[in-house]
Amino acid sequence: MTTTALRICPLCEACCGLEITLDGARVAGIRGHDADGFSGGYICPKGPALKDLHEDPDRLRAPLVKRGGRLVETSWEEAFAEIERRLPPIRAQHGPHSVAQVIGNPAAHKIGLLLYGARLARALGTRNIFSASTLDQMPKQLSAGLMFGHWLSIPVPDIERTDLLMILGANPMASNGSLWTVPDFRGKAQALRARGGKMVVIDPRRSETAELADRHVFIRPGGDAFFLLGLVHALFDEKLARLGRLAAHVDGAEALERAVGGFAPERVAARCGIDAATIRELARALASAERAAVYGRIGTCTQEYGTLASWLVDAVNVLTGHLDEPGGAMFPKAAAFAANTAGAPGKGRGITTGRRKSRVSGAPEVFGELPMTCLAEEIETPGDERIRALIAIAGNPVLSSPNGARLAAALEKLELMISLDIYVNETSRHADVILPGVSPLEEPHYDVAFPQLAYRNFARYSEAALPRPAGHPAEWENLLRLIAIVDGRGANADVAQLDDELTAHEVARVAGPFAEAALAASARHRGPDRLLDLALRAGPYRLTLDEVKAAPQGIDLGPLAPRVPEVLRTPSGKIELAPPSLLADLARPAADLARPAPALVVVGRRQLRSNNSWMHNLPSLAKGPFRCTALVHPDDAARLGLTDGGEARIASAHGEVRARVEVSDEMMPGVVSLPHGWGHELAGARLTVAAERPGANLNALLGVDARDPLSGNAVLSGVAIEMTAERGRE
Ligand SMILES: Nc1nc2c(c(=O)[nH]1)N[C@H]1C(S)=C(S)[C@@H](COP(=O)(O)OP(=O)(O)OC[C@H]3O[C@@H](n4cnc5c(=O)[nH]c(N)nc54)[C@H](O)[C@@H]3O)O[C@H]1N2
Ligand SMILES: Nc1nc2c(c(=O)[nH]1)N[C@H]1C(S)=C(S)[C@@H](COP(=O)(O)OP(=O)(O)OC[C@H]3O[C@@H](n4cnc5c(=O)[nH]c(N)nc54)[C@H](O)[C@@H]3O)O[C@H]1N2
Ligand code: SF4
Ligand SMILES: [Mo]
Repeated sequence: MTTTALRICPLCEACCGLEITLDGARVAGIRGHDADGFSGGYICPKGPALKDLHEDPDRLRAPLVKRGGRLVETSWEEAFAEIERRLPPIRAQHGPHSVAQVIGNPAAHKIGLLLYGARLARALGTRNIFSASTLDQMPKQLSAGLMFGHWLSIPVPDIERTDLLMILGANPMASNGSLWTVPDFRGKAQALRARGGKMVVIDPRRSETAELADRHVFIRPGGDAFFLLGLVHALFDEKLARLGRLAAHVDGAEALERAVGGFAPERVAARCGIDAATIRELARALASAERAAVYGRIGTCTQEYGTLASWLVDAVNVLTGHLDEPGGAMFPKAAAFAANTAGAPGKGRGITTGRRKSRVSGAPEVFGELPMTCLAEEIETPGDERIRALIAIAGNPVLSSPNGARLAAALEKLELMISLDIYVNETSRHADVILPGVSPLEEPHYDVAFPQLAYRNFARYSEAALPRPAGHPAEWENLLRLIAIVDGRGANADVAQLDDELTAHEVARVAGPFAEAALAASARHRGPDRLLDLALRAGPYRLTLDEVKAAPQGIDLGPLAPRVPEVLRTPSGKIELAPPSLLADLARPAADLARPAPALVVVGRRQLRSNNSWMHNLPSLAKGPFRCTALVHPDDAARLGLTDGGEARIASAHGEVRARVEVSDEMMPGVVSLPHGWGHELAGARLTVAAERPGANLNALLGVDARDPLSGNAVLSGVAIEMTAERGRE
């Protein structure tokens, strides 16, 4: 019998609504759900590939345990018994910091992993929490926290009403948006242009997004802070700055004006590769536009001035009068889980960093985490508080973080590694125990994070399309079992009872005297559903899970609306335009204005049919032309003797790889673009399809020492390389 099921796609931040056709328990096909109120039927090729993922013979269906150096299938009981034998003694002997937790990108897309992963971290009480955030968006979270008072108070372009959209370091045509949930970016960008609006893209590559734009400006990788400092300087210098309605809610405009004094467009031009006239012209265009928004994403974060660049993006939005205005950069208001809808509106504790430091490098904690680039040294370096055990949740840092070879060697030194993953891949091959998740079609879904960053306010839930295989626990149940082991209750503890206790405790903390009533109202639900129901009821729309479930196409909560000052959680109750730590950090770019451009640097690139490191095993995505190519400008190719389709050796101070060359004038001269997440040739991984065309690992060229000191974020962009032709390998 043919049935259909609706499912939110959990693969990227666009959160598209899918319609899944089922023939009994077999997936017949997956398409966009036209009646979805949020995504309107839009999908990309990865959505339908959930069928491949569901059916992938390499996807794990049972736990694995390492015996005699080999990962072999075992029962759930034995997997947890193994953990119970090995984990508590390590904690007992070496203390809580001896166990680290590493959280990868897919956890952000799974309510169970996100909410229960956080619970496990609390139970472990370890300082050693690492995540993909410090390979990604931590600079933006830090700048938003400093300016607006919470780590996720990140404004997004109100694309449906803007007249001018300036994009730096993002390629939503390939990525489908990030820290900006915006399904069908192309359709929305085309509509913007059709109503006379303009789009400008600042990127060292003429990306797919730049192709769609009215204007593309090349920028030297890592140059964004300089470009934006010049832009802010021009706004003040030419008397273009206007705070408008926000004037009463902004602190620090004068301090900012003084601080950018040394960064006139004429002084920063060479450093960012954009001439002064263009910087001034863009400043005027933004200031004179009725409705405009500046949006910066991963290219502006994964660089040594990532926090400064992230801050300056929003400083420009504020100074041009476009923050919190329709058609400008606005704050979404999510139905559940948003800290900026909780507590007293308009004022808060703000954020702090550095409550702990990493043991070896002394890197400050940011948002409860230490930099991912510190993980290897924390395992390698002897000492009482060395990391001896590691729990990896949905992450593949051996490919996704710099110097994976060093990390892989470090993982081998652990006394115990536990992976929650769905594959034996480059990272989980090191595990002693792997606890597999289920197919995304077998679990319900509600996005915890992305409605806080969405182009429109909405709430949407999807039920599991198919039941979980008999005996296969949900991932949140596995996490509860780990908590039970850590807590000393043991692997066979009643996890439902543990869940009740944890939930009651958490609700008491936030709801105080109302906790009992809140728990009673949500008593019918269990697990993540209960936490969701509680959060929806406490949220700004006072929804219930039943109401949201009754509308699988989503509940539209309207276009983005102005939220200042209510959204703010800074101690001053103001937007902090000039946070002291950021002003102090300006000494670094000031000392670096004259740095010459290396002859050749490498940047990353996302591609529609790929998703970080883990979807190269799906036949429908892996087929077609080989995509892990190094894009090289024709002038560089000629200078270096590289030919289109030829093989090249790419070397940096940190390592070397071989990659196929694609000569293309879409690159800025002196810049090479190579996708990340490849390099599937490592022994011990079980990725049959991916191994056929392993690709080159960009991160083998990157080092762990380059970080933005404020956010701890890795520098992944603009690293100097040399390239030479590999004759005879073509
Ligand atoms: N050079 C360079 N490096 C980069 C980047 C870059 O732009 N350039 N981008 C960075 C960014 S933004 C990110 S977010 C990181 C991503 O890096 P990671 O966070 O390491 O994410 P992935 O590489 O996608 O690996 C995801 C892992 O989760 C597993 N998985 C998938 N679904 C599930 C599930 O349902 N349950 C469980 N338990 N596991 C699952 C996969 O098998 C895989 O092992 O990479 C970073 N690395
Ligand atoms: N298909 C697909 N979608 C994805 C992912 C994926 O791997 N594949 N990953 C997901 C994840 S985890 C994330 S975080 C998001 C990221 O989503 P985006 O932020 O849109 O990331 P990219 O598509 O990598 O685009 C980054 C752009 O920055 C440019 N760039 C590089 N260095 C610099 C620089 O110094 N300055 C400027 N101005 N530009 C620079 C690059 O050329 C590139 O065009 O995508 C998500 N969506
Ligand atoms: S853009 Fe593609 S991967 Fe992203 S949510 Fe939509 S269908 Fe899924
Ligand atoms: Mo990411």
